[in-house]
Amino acid sequence: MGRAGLKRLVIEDYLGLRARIYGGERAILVEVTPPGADPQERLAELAALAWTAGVHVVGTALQRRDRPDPATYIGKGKVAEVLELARRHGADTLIFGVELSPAQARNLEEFTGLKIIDRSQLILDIFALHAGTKEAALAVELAQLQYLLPRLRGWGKALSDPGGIVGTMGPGETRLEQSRRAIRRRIQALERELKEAARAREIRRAKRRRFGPPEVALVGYTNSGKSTLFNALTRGGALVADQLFATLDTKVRRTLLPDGRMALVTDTVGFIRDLPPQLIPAFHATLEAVREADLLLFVIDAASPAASLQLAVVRHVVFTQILKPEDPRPPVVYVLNKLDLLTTPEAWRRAETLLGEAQPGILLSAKTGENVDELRKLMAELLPHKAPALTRYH
Ligand SMILES: Nc1nc2c(ncn2[C@@H]2O[C@H](COP(=O)(O)OP(=O)(O)OP(=O)(O)O)[C@@H](O)[C@H]2O)c(=O)[nH]1
Ligand SMILES: [Mg+2]
Repeated sequence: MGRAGLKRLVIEDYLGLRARIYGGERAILVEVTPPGADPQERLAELAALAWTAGVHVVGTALQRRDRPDPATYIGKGKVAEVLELARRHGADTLIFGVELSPAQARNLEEFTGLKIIDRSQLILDIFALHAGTKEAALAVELAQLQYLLPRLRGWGKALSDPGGIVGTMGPGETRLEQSRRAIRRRIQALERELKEAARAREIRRAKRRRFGPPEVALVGYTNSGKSTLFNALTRGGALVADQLFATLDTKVRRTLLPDGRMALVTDTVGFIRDLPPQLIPAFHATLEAVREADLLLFVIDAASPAASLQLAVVRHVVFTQILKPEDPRPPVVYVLNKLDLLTTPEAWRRAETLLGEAQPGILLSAKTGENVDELRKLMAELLPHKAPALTRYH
């Protein structure tokens, strides 16, 4: 089956009909919190994700739960309650703040007759919406297909019926098997293409690292203000938006440090808790930028009540998932951003406590520019001096 054929199948049986966000849905958010987690914070993040995807949220439901119900995640009683809520508000979609197993999604769909979206699918759809370059689009398509493969059976009975097209299938092969095979082939092709792109980037980077200025990578939770800071440091024209995952490609620009040195600054893709694992390859360029940085700026939204949680996610991802034990550990500056939004004594106290734990750190506003020059000074202090390229040849 060619690309067009696969597209048609995918569109008919999965992406086009059921489990995908197109914007304009009327949805109930269903958030399930394990003991110890703050349900309101999780719900707020889920709402921001839904908003970014263009969904109209008409109601919310919360459940505290330790272990998911194997059949429906939230249990039958709660399903009935949510369904009633959906009917009352004329909702056509349920968005779950957790990852559902393929069977749970299928059961929920059958019980409710509504479109079922889980948190991973929601994030995947936002990535698909925001992919602006060819490489980002390929990485997102790969992630979508990997997510789709184990769920294929669930969406539409048509797929598991033996197909009627003579000569296109081996004996006994069902349309389901046929589509699975086509998807696997497409996955392999995408992996090859992405490997090529990574190799080309690697060659460019190797040259730059040998001869170029020191490198600084901006990392942080999504919506923390990385692109805004990138622009403040470089006048770089990166897209700034009050959306999650506005940036899906790394961007590199120069900046001038107060000691007269030039540095390269990289804007990267934001992190989020429990990122769908299929999306890790989409972060390839970000991972490289972090691994090869001479200095990391951890950007934190100091005005968010979830700031310390978000910082914990970023630290975890960078220090346990991105940097390998053998990688050198670059120095870190903790940038507590959105200083201009700290308008209550409580917000100040929280930010100051955080600053006490995140050192060396600085409070600034990327938006107003307050303290950005202080950050430049810190960067100049902490960036290692690279030997000028030519001295290598003497
Ligand atoms: N008030 C205030 N808003 C800020 C500040 N920095 C960023 N913002 C706002 O925060 C939102 C997110 O900013 P971005 O720079 O796009 O954040 P990001 O970290 O690049 O986000 P992603 O690319 O989506 O991961 C935008 O609405 C910005 O205008 C700041 O210092 N103060
Ligand atoms: Mg950004």
